Amino acid sequence: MNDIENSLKEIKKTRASLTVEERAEEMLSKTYGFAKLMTYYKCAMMEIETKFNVLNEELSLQYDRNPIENIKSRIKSAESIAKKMKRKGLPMTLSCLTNNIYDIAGIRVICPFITDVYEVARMLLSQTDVELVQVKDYIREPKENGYRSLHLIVKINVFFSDGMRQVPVEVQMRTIAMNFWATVEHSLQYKYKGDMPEHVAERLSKAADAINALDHEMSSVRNEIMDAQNSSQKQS
Ligand code: 0O2
Repeated sequence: MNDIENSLKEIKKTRASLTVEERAEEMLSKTYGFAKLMTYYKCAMMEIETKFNVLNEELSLQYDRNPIENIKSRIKSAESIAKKMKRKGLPMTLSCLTNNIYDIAGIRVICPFITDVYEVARMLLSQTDVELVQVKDYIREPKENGYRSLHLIVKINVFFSDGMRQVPVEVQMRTIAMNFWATVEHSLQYKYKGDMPEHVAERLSKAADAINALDHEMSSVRNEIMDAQNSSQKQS
């Protein structure tokens, strides 16, 4: 047997040991169409990120503080996309991907206060090139485990060399305190591989309540200080 035959045999052996998800991931990530699609999402993500940066810059001048503490963005990996499509029972095609998966481009916006979350979201959604597709308000209606965050799916107009495309982006908005909780909970979910012991889940649920109380208390302290500042300005 020659070297090429040996290599082919080796490749076949390796491919046979791949799981369905790994094969799907391999198939998706190696096509030109997939790479092109990912570029669209990346550009849409950049556009939305810029919009948040512009708002933050302008508002920080106006209010002398930053309503956005931090912005993070990511493109979902081919592996996570393949896993999600499998979980939803979707065929692994690019058209199925574009029509059903809306969180390929994701942006997380962290704000100091709950009012900042809604105010910044309102400002984003009032822009004419942004279309709201879906809202999941886990701040008003937290998940059973205590997860709080405002999730928006928006479509943004992006201009490419061959014309304009509307590309969906998932925006997650939450306070610093909510983000602290979500980060710890996420790492515990990872540690326990989705099988979290009940006593840990209970403590997390109580911690989520405490975080919610903290968010409201901090807002109330801030409002009191602002009221005091405003009335002293009026007097002088
Ligand atoms: P990653 O790597 O964070 O992107 P749908 O997309 O509507 O079919 P899905 O995916 O359940 O259904 O949507 P949902 O409820 O809007 O939540 C999606 C994302 O929100 C998750 O992304 C997390 O980032 C975050 N999230 C939702 N629930 C929780 C939670 O209980 N704890 C934490 N820490 N984060 C949560 P992915 O898909 O997990 O992956």
